[in-house]
Amino acid sequence: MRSIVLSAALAAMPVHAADVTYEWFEYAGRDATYSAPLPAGHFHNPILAGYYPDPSVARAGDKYYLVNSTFAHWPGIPIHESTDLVHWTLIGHALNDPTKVNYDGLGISRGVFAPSIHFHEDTWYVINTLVDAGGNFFVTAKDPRGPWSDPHWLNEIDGIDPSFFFDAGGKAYIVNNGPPQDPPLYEGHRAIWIQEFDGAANKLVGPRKVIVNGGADISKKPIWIEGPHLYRIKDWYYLMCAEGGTERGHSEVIFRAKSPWGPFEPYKGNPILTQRDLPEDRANPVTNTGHADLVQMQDGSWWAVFLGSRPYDGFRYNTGRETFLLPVSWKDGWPVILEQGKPVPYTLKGPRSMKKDAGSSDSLAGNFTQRDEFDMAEPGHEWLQVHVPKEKWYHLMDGTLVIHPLPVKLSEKRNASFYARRQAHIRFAASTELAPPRAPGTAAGLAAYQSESHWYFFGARQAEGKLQLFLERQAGGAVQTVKTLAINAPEKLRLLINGNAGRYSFFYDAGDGWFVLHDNDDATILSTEVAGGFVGTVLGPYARQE
Ligand code: 6LW
Repeated sequence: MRSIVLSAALAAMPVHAADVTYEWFEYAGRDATYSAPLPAGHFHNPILAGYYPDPSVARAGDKYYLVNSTFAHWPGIPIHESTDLVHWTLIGHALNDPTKVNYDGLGISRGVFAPSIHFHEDTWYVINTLVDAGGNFFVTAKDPRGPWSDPHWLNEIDGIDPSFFFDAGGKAYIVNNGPPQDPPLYEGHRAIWIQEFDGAANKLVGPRKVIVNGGADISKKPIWIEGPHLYRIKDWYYLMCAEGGTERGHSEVIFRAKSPWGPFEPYKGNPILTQRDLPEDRANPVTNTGHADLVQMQDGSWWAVFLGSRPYDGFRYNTGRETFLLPVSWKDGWPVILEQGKPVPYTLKGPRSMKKDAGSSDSLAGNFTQRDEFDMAEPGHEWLQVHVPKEKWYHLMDGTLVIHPLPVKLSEKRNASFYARRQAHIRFAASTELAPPRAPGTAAGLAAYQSESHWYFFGARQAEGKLQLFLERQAGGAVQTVKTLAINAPEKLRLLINGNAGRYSFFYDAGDGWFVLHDNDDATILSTEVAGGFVGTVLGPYARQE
């Protein structure tokens, strides 16, 4: 009887290649811009380094919560908590039930676009668009740590970047980006729409109306008006939006009206944030700035979070779009994030209530080292996957990460047995130690991944009685094997990727110290300029059934 039950259970289990055990993973950031000690009361930008685009922030009492886009990475929509807007802790994700969403077949830059977070009458709301995976929806929670509700789908509206506005009189609205009312006049012509939201029925009601057509000045053919947020400040309704596209032309613009329905008057001093007019050869550039959200601290001061990128070699960046913080000043009743012509500072004075002392570091800004010994019951929230998992292919055991390799290549548009963290620096080192495969059929090592068409896999497999180290690379075309090397299999193998701007080098240690397998590969293949998309590079353990 017992053996029948056992064999039935075994038959139901998926067939796996041999499990691969990783002892630890370490990521270390080494950017020169952060090498000087932080002056007292100052902080480093970006506040969330690496791929954390489209930030939205909300305050409840003395706590702040911030969300970002995650596209087809999983889990979706990280929620960071802070008490001072500068130091953040990742507390969970608003989309974390893999049975509720499916990204199979989607490129890595589809899925979660630009979420917005709000607190209203003891309830947290995160509203978002799952592009090509269900459209607009929102989730709610009583505690931002979760549990979060199932998605409430808003099938009646199209477009992206929805945001709630809860007005003082009890009315609520959703603003979002959509196509213009009449046929578009030019490429990139979009509009901002408003509609009332019935909080009791959890649905949109009444007429929809365009409140911004094209952008701050339609005569200049502005492109991609998006990322709207509506605020009531004193006796004005302020509408803040991104304009100019999320790359080097990006900016933030502001409008105001006496009613949420408009008419909205644009600020004559728009844009209130951009870096597009600055000299290209400036030192330590920040580019792409826009897609902002405003928050007022308890001391009355106003701050903005927004996205920006840190490029090397002109406009290339492998780190995606990151989250920055700047104080907001008010000019003749209009909020200004940064005066035109000024560069975004990497180091600046923090809010008065900033909690930590100068020089203290956390693991999200400045140079930091994150080492995971895999000694917890479950991996930390910061680990991410590509696409939504269909099964749990990893576990932590005795201080190791055990991966049951799936037969999924990184070039496939579905969940692979790849566990990653964000590349957060222009110069970095990512390393691991693993027990290399003992039999053919498994390849295991480290991957650096920007998309299903742009990645590296630096690993090891058994071949002809030896351990074969290899570097695979995909740069848009066919997968290439850059290098292979046969060595005597050690018990433990260490692998290291050293990145420096557009050059990555690949080292191994099979017990006799570090040797290079391949030096200075052209890693601009992982930059947004070359690979495209909205994401940044992620790095970590990857194992594949062959
Ligand atoms: C997002 C849009 C944008 O939906 O890029 O920078 C899109 N702004 O608002 C994807 O992140």
